[in-house]
Amino acid sequence: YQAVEAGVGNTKYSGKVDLTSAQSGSSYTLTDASRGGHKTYDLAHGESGTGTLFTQDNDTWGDGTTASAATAAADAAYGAQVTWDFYKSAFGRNGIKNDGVGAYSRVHYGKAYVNAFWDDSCFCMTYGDGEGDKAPLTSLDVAGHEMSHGVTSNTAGLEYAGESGGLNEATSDIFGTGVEFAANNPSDVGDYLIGEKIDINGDGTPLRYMDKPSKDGGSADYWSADVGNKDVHNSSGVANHFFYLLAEGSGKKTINGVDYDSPTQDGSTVTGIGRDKALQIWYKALTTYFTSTTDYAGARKGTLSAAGDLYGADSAEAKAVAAAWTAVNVK
Ligand code: ASN
Ligand code: ZN
Ligand code: CA
Repeated sequence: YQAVEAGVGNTKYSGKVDLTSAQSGSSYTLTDASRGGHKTYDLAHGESGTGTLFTQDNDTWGDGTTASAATAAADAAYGAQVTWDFYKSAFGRNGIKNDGVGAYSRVHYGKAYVNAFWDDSCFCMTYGDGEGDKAPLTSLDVAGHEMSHGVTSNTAGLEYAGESGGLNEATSDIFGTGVEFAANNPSDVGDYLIGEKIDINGDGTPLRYMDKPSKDGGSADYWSADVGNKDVHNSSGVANHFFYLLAEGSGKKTINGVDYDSPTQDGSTVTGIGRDKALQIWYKALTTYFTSTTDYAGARKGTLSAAGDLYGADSAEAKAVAAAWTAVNVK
């Protein structure tokens, strides 16, 4: 038994946040007994093993800069918390496997490692420090994206290649975005951009755009017969675009200060049903209808079935699902 403590995190990307920790003797550890026992470890630039559990004699984690090794840990622990809470409150899901068991996170992986990844075999999350150790890959949408790969593995199991790989990647962008909005954090507001805080391109632009995926220079806005030949982070564009259209509708819109302009291939107008309902439909499709080999045609069918189950086959929601897929050329 470890008592649940109310710690404070000074994160790099999400401001000052509440962090759940545990006290053992006179020290505190980044252990979250209220969320399946999730723990955060320091790899200290190593690339293997579990690392060292973050442990201090006080309960304030990080200083908001990369000068403190605990800052990336605060971001990672916060990301795990918000992701856990998002799945629980939005879908009643208890953890990545829905068994109440938390994963663990490792920060400071390798040297100048510009990526983050979920690994099914260790059931763990890993974050690099970024180029020059300046921008760790620990932003909230990245955390939610990566841990959602674990959810996909433990549900539909979408194969990470071809169209199913694009759907796998999009699922992580969709729920990573759901996590970011659900945090309701004034210093880290929700958007339909992916990785806008980690500056991977070095010019302040995000990694991906859901309203018009081709803005990243490689992603597909619309389905085409060869879309499955693209990298999964580009074939995902079709489903990211579908999700944006379903949630927010086509055309211009400003949300939390960010301007969007989402096109449709056929010039049609799509009216959004709101992000919450769009998330419910995607989650139900992922956990009920999608399989390891679901392609875009199957995703249209699965989300239509999910919308029918949730809102009725003739509902406005089901009609919006059909309209949003048609607008991205999945007919
Ligand atoms: N960060 C990457 C991703 O989640 C890692 C990978 O290529 N799988 O997509
Ligand atoms: Zn991914
Ligand atoms: Ca984002």
